[in-house]
Amino acid sequence: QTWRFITEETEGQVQYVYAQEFAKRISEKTDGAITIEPYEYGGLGSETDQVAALQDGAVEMAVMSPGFTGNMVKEGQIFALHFLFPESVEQTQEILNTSEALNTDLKAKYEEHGITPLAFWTEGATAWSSNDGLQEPSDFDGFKMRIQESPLMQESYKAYGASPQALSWSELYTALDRGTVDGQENPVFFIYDASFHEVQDTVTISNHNNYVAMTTVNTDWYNGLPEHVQKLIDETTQEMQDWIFKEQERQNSEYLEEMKNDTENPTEVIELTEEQRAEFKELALPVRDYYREEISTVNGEILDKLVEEIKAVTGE
Ligand code: 6CS
Repeated sequence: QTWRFITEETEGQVQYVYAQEFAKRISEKTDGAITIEPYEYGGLGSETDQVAALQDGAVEMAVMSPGFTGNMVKEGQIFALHFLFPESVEQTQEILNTSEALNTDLKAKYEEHGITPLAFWTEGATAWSSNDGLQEPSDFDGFKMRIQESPLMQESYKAYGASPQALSWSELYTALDRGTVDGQENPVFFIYDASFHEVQDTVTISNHNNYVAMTTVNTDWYNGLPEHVQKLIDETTQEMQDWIFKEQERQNSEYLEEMKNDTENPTEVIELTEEQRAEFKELALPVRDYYREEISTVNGEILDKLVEEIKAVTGE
């Protein structure tokens, strides 16, 4: 049998190499009885089309960014809250691995829509790109910020004074080039690999958030599998957590160096000071109330639980 595994990224990028490695492991473990065909982003439409493809069973597996389910699985937008997860990417991954709020409660919310998240993992800290250099909240005044399809991402950037605009990443390079949008957020590996640095003069290392992806399966398909096959998928997903953590770390650090040394497309790399981060954090915190009151369907219970779990890991 063959399973189709879609990703939102292309050859060499973190999500795609994840699917390739996953496929390799499953094939080895089953002596080739099960093969997985990884799909690059593009062939199956936009990211939201891909969400629909997983839901209707056109594909069995997907790496999915919660931002693209923002208009459907309300609670999944929790990842759009800035300054929620710790600055340390390691600690963030530890929370993603162990959190009951995410791996049990949020998972159930996705399952109501036919999507089963088997694991949450980071693709690295997100950075801001722009032409003028984003350093303080006033730099976001009227700034046309590209976001994914998530009302909470919209709210998070409105809090800084920006005008957010939802776009698929396939349209992003051209939109940045033409000035349809002024900037965007993504992990450094993605900014460089998608060549956004060619059409943006600066990248701000803001550490305001992490890019989180989910390994997902079609719920009915997965539930209908024999138990030993489910176990095989679960075990492989768990093994992959360490593997993908190292892979994103490698890509993010290598591409940061390459970006700094790229004389053909010079990019100024700006690191926010603690004081500057504090200014953003102050504006970002009230967005949690917006999440509780306007987004959450369970009065922010998942957020409250997650906040406690984060405290337990960071000790703060
Ligand atoms: O910005 C985006 O929408 C894209 N960013 C990443 C890191 N992966 C896929 C996603 O669609």
